[in-house]
Amino acid sequence: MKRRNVLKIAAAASTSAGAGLLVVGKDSGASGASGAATGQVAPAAAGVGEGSGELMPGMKGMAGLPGLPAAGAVTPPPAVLTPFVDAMPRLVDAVPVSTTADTDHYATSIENSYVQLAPGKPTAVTSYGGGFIGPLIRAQRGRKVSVTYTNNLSASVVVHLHGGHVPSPSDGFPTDELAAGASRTYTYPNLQRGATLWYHDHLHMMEAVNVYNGLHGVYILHDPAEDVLDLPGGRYDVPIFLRDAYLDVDNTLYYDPTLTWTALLANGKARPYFPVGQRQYRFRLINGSNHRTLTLSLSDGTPLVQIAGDGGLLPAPSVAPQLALSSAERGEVLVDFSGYPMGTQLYLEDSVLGQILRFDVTETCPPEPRKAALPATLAALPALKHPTNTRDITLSLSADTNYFYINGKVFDPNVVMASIPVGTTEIWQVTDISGWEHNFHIHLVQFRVLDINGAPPGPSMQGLKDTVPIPANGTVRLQATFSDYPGKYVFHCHLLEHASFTGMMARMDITA
Ligand SMILES: [Cu+2]
Repeated sequence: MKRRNVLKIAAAASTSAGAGLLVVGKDSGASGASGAATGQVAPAAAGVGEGSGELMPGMKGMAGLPGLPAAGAVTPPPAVLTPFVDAMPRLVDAVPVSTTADTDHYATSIENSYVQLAPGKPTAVTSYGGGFIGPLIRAQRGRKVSVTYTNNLSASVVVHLHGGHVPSPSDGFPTDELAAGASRTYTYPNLQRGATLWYHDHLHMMEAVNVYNGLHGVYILHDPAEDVLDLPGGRYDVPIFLRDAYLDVDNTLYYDPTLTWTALLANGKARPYFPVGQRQYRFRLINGSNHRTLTLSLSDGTPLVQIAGDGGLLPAPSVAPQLALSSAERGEVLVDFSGYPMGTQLYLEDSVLGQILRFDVTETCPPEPRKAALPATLAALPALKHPTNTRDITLSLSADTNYFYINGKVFDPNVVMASIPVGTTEIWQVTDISGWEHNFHIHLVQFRVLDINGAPPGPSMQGLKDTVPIPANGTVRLQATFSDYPGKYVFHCHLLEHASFTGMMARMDITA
């Protein structure tokens, strides 16, 4: 469907839409939007997409698009959430339904469900497997995973493994739909380095709404190459899926990206606590927010020791007071609680929204085996190959349509913007001329950031990456090798509202 047609249809529909309740989860969130398109401006704050005007200058013209509130409706008041009532749950490991010599096979239902995000009423969500965060898939490098998804919603979905190096048919091209009622098996080779990946919806023009409503989950690729580092494992290796939301007074997930979403969820609980023992932990932090950048720190100022980014281990630890993660980025940190007295409460905080998660040093745990100091180096990066092409990518804003563009174009799934022969190494020069910060994600590859506004990337950006913030009016040069898997893929802004509603996405074909 053409975007303009959707606009027309949505405009017609919105005139007859009453002031009904938002029905989150119905039709995978594709319908049921009513309520507020306020046009009101939330307080401006730091960070990508923070506050209404900063996220979407054109949102006022988009009210009524599928998933967006109808024009003129009233915003429900937000829930008043008491922090640190609930414990942060551990993500639930998916259990294979079968295994063969080289593959673990999983089956997951995509369904409407109710979950308890905060005390009070349960929240209607769209889910992988019934929970707010989908089943945690633990893959082993070199061993395939296949997942059969059965779509029990009444609308199509698309499943994408973010950061995965996977063949095109399993990558989740936005129009490569898994229809309502159908099943489909996605296959993941797991030949890349160990990394914290995540999976989420990628349906054409609907991923922002569908991800917001709960279509997200975590996928950890374990790598025996990491064993030599003796990093915390087992129950001391904890994935933490962070995201924001707007919960109304009935705990309904209300979708209006022009509002500031102040409900901060860690593993699906609003501002929870998490008991820890006096030892070192590995926390795999995933920013699953639609568009919010999280700038994370510990409340006592202890630096965060980052050991891995999007695509796996960094070449060396990055020790800094803050760790910024834009939408979809991952950062793995080591936090050592061994020096804290029992009973200590320590907070993981965001620079804008404050406390997210409270660590309570209350657990007894076996004495930690004596460890050597953190090694100065973690994992050497593969040598950069010789690039044979430089590609210019320009991010712009149209004054006419209020759409953000990539190279002057709105996403058309049938138009190939980049045609790349398999095996090619390219430098992409990504420049923003819109005056807004975006974040740039390429499917299929883990790339290297060469420089940001001409300066080498900081230690946190030195590893393999799949998503990188592009500063307003700035340029990031990155290098990627498209080593295999011919077929169609996309690259896009990972502010999901930009990708969904303004078409800030483009198709690339890897050619045989
Ligand atoms: Cu953008």
